[in-house]
Formats: sequence, structure tokens, C-alpha cells
Amino acid sequence: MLRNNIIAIIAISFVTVGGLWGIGNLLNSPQPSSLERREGILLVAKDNLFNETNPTIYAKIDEPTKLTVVNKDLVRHDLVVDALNINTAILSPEQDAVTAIASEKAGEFEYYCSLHPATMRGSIVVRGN
Ligand SMILES: [Cu+2]
Repeated sequence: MLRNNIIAIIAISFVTVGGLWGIGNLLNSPQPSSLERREGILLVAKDNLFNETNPTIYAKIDEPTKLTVVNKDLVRHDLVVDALNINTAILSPEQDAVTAIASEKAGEFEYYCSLHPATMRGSIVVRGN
């Protein structure tokens, strides 16, 4: 009899704690991660590519655009745009860097990873308003 009571108390405790834990999760509804809240352009380095396709990035003259580079790969990467003086320096896995695309001139500028320039390169197109 005593043992049954103890088992019941333990079971009720589990239910109570589980319930409180659930309520806690509801109250602290998941916030978007800091990366998701960042406006601007996000480039994710993974599998020796930027955003899977090395996409063309568009920006406007005299309108700085925030550029975040995140290394989600198992190896180191960086992002360099010689013509726009952008260089994140080497990013280890899980590191990120925030910079900006800013240009007074229209044009097409090449971005690349200095460690994997054969596969990780694309264009930044800066256009007038
Ligand atoms: Cu790379």
C-alpha cells in the first residue's frame, strides 16, 4: 500500500513538473535567432559554396547594405571583395562576420573566398536608384 502511494506521488510529480515545463515553454515562446532578425544580406558558407548557389547580390549606389557572412561548414572560409574593400578575415566553423556593401559607383564586383576561389565566387551588382 505504502509503495503504491509512493509510486502515485512520483507519477504526480512527473506530471506536475512536465506541465510546468510545458507552460514555461509557452510563456517563453521561441524567439527568432539573432541571425534571422538581421536585415540585409546573409551569406552562409557551406559545402564550399555561398548559399548553395553563389547567388548574385544586388545593392544600390550610396546605400550601404548590411552583409553578414556565417560559416556553417566544417572548414574555414572568408569573404573578400577587392573592389569594395571587403574582407571578413578567416572564419572558423560557426563564426560569423558583419560588414557592409557600400559603393559610390555602379558596377559588378566579384566576391570570393580566398581559400576556395575556384568554387566560392559570385557577383555583387551595384545599381543606381
Ligand atoms: Cu572557402
